Amino acid sequence: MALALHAHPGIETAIFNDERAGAFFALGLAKSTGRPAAVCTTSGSAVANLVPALVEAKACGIPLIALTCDRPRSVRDAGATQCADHLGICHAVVEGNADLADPVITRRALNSLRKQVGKLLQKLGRENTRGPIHINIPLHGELTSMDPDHDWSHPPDLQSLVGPAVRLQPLPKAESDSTTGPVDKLRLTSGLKGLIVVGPDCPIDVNLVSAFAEKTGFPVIADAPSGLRRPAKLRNLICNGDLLAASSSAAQLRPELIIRLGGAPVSHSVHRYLRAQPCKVIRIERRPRVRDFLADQSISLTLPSDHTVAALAAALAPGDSSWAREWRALDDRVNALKTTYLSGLPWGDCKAAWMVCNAPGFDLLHLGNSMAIRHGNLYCAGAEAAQKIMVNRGVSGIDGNIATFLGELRGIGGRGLLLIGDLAAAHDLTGLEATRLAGLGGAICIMNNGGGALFDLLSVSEMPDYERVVRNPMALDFRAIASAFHIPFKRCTTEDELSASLREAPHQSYVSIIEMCVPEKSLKSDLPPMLWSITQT
Ligand SMILES: Cc1ncc(C[n+]2csc(CCOP(=O)(O)OP(=O)(O)O)c2C)c(N)n1
Ligand SMILES: [Mg+2]
Repeated sequence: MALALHAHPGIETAIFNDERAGAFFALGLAKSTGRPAAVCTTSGSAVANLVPALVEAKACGIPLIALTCDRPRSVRDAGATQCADHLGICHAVVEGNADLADPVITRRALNSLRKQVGKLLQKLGRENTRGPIHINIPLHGELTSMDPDHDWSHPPDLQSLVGPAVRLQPLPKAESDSTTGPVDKLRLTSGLKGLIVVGPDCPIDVNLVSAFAEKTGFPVIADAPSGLRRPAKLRNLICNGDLLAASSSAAQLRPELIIRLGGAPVSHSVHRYLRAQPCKVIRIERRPRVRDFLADQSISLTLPSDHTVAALAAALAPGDSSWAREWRALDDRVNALKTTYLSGLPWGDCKAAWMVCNAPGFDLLHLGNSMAIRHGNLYCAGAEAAQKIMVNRGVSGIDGNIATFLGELRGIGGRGLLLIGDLAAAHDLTGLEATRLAGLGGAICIMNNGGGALFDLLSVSEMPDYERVVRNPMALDFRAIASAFHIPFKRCTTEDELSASLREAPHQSYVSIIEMCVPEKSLKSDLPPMLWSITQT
C-alpha cells in the first residue's frame, strides 16, 4: 500500500516512522488546506497510534482518512502475529468506517469495493458529518502482499478492470436552518446590545462573520485562532477579551444577546463572563450539541446558509452603537496597559511568548497547547498582514503539536512559527522527522521553563510533591535533540538573542529549533501581576 500510494502521480506522500506523528502531520495538512488527507499504516498497534490524531480530528470535524492495512480475514482472531481489532480501536473516534473484503481481482469485486468506499467518502463532503473516517484494508500474503506465491506479486492493470476513478461531487450545504426560527423564538430586534464571541474552528466563513459584525455593529471578542485577527479588518474587533472579561469595568457591560461561533473560547475568564450573562444566546455550530456548558439556555443554529446569516444580521441591524463604543474604548485602554506592562518585563516566559506572537514575516503561527495558546490569545495583536493562527483545540492535547504544525506548514507552503512548551515538545519528538521535508521554512520555538509551568498558576501547585508529580521538569538537552535530527539550533537566554533569531527565521529555507531558556518561575512572577494590574484598573 505504501509503495502504491507513493507511486501514484496524483498523491503526494511523506514517510513517517511513528504513526502517531504521521497522523498528526496529516491532520495539519487537512486543517490548513481544507482538503482530506490520509494516513496509511501497517497492522496491529500501529493502528492504535492513530487514535490521538483521530480524536482531535473528530472533535473539530477534520477530514482525516485512516487507511489501515490488515491481514486477510481468515487469520483475524486466530492467533496470527501483528493482528488487532482495528475497527474496534478506531470506532469511537471516526465518523464512519469500511472494512473491505479480502482482495479479489474481478471486475465485480473491484466495483463493489469502489461503491463501498465511495459511500463512505461522501461523508467527508458533507459539512455536518465532516470528520475522520477509517478504511481497513485486508491484504494477502504471509508477510507482504508481494510474496512471490501470490497473484498480487504481478498486479494486473486495475484501471482496465474498473475504468477511470469516480469524481466525488461536492454536496450542497445542509440547509437545516430557517431564518425565522431563532429570530421569532427570541424576539430579536434592532438596537440590541449584542456581543459576538468567536473561538477556534469557526464553522462558517470568517468573511461572513465580518459582514455580520459590520452590519449589526456588534463588538466581536475574537480569539487568536478565530481567523479574525490577521488580517484585522473589523471595526469592532476586540482582541483583549481574556483581560476584559476578568476586569471590573467589563463586568458592568451586560449584553442582551450573545452570538457564539466555533469551539469554546480559550480563556476561562471569558467562560466565567459568558456563564454570568442571563441573556439570549445563539450558538452557530457545525452540529448541534445536546447541552451547552457556557449557558443554561441557548439556541443552536446549525451551519446556517449565507442567506440565513445575512437575514439574521438584517433583523438585528443596527445594534446599540454606544455599547460597541464602550467595548472598543475598554479594549484600547487594556491594550495600551498591556503593551506598557509587557515592554517593561524582564526576560521570561511572557516576554519571550509576546515576541514570538508578534514576530513579522511568517505566514503561519501555530500555538501549542498549555501556556502557548493562552499567551497567544493574550498577545497576538490584530495586524494588517494575513497570518494563519492555528491550534489543536478539539481536545487540547499537548501531543502531536510539532507534527501538526509541520503538516500545516506543508499544506500552505511558506514560512511558519510554532510556539510550544518544553513538555509538549518532548511529547512529539518523533514529529521532528518531518522537518527534513523540502520546502518548509521557519522555526519551532520551545519555551524551556522546566516542565508544565501552567500548573504553577493553579492551586494544585500548593500540594506536596507538586514539582515532581505534576510540573515534571524533564531537563532535556534540546541542543542534542536537534543535533540528533540534524536540525539547526539556537539557544536564546536574552531578549536580544531571541529577537535576532526571529529576524533570521523567515528567511530560512529549513525549519530550525529556537530554544528559549527562561527562568522557571517567571510565568508565575509575571503573568498574575499583569492580569491583576490590568483588570483592576
Ligand atoms: C496528551 C496530553 N497529555 C497531558 C495533558 C495535560 N497537560 C496540559 S498542559 C500540560 C503541561 C505542558 O507543559 P509545557 O508543554 O512545558 O507547557 P507550559 O505549561 O510550561 O507552558 C499537561 C501535561 C494534555 N493536555 N495532553
Ligand atoms: Mg514548560
